[in-house]
Amino acid sequence: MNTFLYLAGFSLTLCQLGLASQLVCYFTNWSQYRPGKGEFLPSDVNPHMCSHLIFAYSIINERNQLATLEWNDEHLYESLNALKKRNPKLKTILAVGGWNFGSRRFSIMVSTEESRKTFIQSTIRFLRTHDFDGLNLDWQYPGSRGSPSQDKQRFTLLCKELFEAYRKESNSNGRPPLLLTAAVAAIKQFIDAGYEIAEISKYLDFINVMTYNFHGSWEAVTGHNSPLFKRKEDTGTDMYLNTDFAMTFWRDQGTPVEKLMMGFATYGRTFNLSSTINEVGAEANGPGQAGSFTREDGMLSYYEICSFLPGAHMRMIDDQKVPYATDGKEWVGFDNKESFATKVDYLKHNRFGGAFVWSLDLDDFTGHFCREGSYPLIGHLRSLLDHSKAGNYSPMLRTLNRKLHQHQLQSQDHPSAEAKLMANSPTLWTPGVSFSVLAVP
Ligand SMILES: *[C@@H]1O[C@H](CO)[C@@H](O)[C@H](O)[C@H]1NC(C)=O
Ligand SMILES: CC(=O)N[C@H]1CO[C@H](CO)[C@@H](O)[C@@H]1O
Repeated sequence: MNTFLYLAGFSLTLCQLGLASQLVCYFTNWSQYRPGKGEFLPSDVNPHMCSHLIFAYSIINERNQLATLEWNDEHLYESLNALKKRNPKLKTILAVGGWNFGSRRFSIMVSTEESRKTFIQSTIRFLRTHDFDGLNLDWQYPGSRGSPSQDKQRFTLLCKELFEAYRKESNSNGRPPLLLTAAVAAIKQFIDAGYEIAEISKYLDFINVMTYNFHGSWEAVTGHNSPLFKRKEDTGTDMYLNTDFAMTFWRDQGTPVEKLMMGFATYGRTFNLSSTINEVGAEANGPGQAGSFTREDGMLSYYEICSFLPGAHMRMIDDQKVPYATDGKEWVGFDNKESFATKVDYLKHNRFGGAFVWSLDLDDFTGHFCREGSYPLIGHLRSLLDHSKAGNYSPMLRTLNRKLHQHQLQSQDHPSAEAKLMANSPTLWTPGVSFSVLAVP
């Protein structure tokens, strides 16, 4: 009988299948200070474009508690969470940490059972008070940047204890459990130092693999921010610096594909060329000029790139399936609609759970600069993901897969963990999940 129930849940999942796949979008607390048309506020967020919004960032205070950072964060939380009135299916998640926050306070917090408990209980109070649906751990990174090597195991403990506490809270009050998610490194050296991948994957609802910032002006030659594949010329550890390596590495070390979110960047990374050679791998001597809105050396938002492109020379990097553009000494590797499309094909082919975007405010959210409508990149991503449907899978193949799967279920006393997961967890009803179950073994 139980099997029947789970199958009922399973068919429901199939119905959901065509509708939507996860698109997780980051909102940043500092974009509110950009000048003019760069100023970004919760009112600029389209509540129907993303399945999850993540607010970046909150911090951990001296008492090991989750806390606000900006003077007006609470006001921003309120406006952001009010978007759920306009789209009741929207989930909001609070991120803690980030690159600038670093590792120190995380290391202190995870170091004892007591301080972990203080933090965990503070997240429950804080998230429930402000009406968030979950937490996104953005520790960059356990075991690196000043964090001792034992933080790798302590991070696992943190995930496990958070998971258990969120289940317990949910059982005590009947509310859906808070979502537990993380943003994790995509660079092999940081992954190796930081994560017991198979272990943490049991506790996290989804994992955002930060498949960008692979190359930038900290290097002596030009390279792309977020290549899909390696280049023929890449040797040694350079072969690891691409999306494909990072995603398959997380998968092969034990993360179920449906929990893996692939990162999409709505910005590019720039270089100042030191010679007239302007290919990938050309000599460079630092960042290109800061954008007049984002005002950060070495990067440009997509909308600033739109103003850079006329007069620039643009081309695709054949191996890596992403474009760069160059004008005089300026070089920028970025993403456009075409590279997003190639990446979504790759994502679907590998049955990953969905996409996440860094970040909302770096796309042409007003439509003013690129003249491609508002949110040209993320809007395009949304529609590419929607068209996943049964995608490359013929109805016949799907029926066959379903029969196989039913057979597997019936031959077991207990339904598979995956089928349970699908029946119980509406947030994981994605094409990724369904495909992974439906796949012909
Ligand atoms: C860019 O590189 C050129 C040399 O090719 C150098 O003369 C110039 O000062 C550099 N510009 C910046 C902003 O670093
Ligand atoms: C304006 C601003 O940048 N505010 C904060 C947003 O969050 C980052 C990362 O935690 C802080 O460093 C900023 O000060």
